[in-house]
Amino acid sequence: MKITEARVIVCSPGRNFVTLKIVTDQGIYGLGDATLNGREKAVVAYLEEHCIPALIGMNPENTEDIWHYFYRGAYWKGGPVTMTAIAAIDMALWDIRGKSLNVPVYKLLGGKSRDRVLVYAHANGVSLQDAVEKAGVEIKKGFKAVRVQCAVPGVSHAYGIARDGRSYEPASKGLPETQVFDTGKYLDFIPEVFAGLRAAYGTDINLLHDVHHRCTPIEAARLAKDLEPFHLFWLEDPVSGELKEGLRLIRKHSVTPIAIGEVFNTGFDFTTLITEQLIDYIRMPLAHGGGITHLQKLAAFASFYQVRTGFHGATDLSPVNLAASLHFCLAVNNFGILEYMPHQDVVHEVFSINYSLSDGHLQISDAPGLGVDLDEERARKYPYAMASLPVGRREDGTLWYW
Ligand code: EZ4
Ligand code: CO
Repeated sequence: MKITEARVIVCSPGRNFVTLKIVTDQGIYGLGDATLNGREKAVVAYLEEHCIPALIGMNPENTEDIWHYFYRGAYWKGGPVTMTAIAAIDMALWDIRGKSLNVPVYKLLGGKSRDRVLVYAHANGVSLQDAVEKAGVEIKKGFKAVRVQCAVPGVSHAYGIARDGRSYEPASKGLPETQVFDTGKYLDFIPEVFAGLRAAYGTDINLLHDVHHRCTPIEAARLAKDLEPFHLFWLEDPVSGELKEGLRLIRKHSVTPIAIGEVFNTGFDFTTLITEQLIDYIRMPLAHGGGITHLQKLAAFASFYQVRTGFHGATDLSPVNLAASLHFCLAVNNFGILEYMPHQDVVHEVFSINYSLSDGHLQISDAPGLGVDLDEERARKYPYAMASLPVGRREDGTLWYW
């Protein structure tokens, strides 16, 4: 088999998505998600200028060699733009492999380790009472796990809170907007939210919370310790991932499970965290972490340390990434949980999907390959518009993590 053509499709049904389509001489094509929220065009250029010319003529069956060609062969290894481009190539090649063998991708990754994939839903409250009610709505829908974020009294913006009751989408058109954060008020308030949730719904429901990189190590240690009585499924990104030593301090003070790495992009970002047993869940998604080929290795390595997967799954990752994640999560033994945020209906005008939700779990059909498709003609109806993630500042104006 030979790759005869590859093209990048940029569209914006409700939000921007970048998709790589690789076509072969046998008429089979594969899709890969190349969306990097707020930096979409950088990945487009990387693919179009540097990867696609090299892909033409390659045998798409050689996924291992092609992965290393674009990773090690580039000399400039790693980074979100490079690894998103490599992930899209890898995903598309696994899609082609599945279609050419007429099997769903999970059957090529070891088959089913489980029947369905546990996902977590989102509850974003404008107040404590609202957060408790919104979590109740998700529990009623059948979700077994809910991530809860809440606006903090006296703080004008908060990560995770949608404006005007719209569905949550952090990127806004044009240049970044500024959001203001106050750590002290946040640290005092969040344990109250989880006390309220446990009082309302008991101990059966799995609760998660995302700190979104905004604490210093000692602040994060305090929060993890204060949340201990409420037995979270995980506390996510308690410190910025650049500060890996910070996780040692958290571990010293608390047994709250830790998830990190939605902004990491290679397995090398995780090796110390895993071998020192500083984390419990891997957040790096297939689409930003070099695809199936690389995450298979990281998951296998993590399995020796009983660290599990908990992939990022926000709506800024396309249905192609979600389908690939479902194949992966069905197959791998050390799966933990998968984030799930339903895409807006308009997304499914462009992307046709083969997965469905019931009883708090996602299931995927046995369609060959990844099983999702993209309608290029409909995609053209939704042209790209530049959008950016917010920037975070402290109340005195100091630039901080968003
Ligand atoms: O801020 O996907 O856990 N989920 C998250 C997300 C990220 C966005 C960034 O594009 O932290 O909401
Ligand atoms: Co997060």
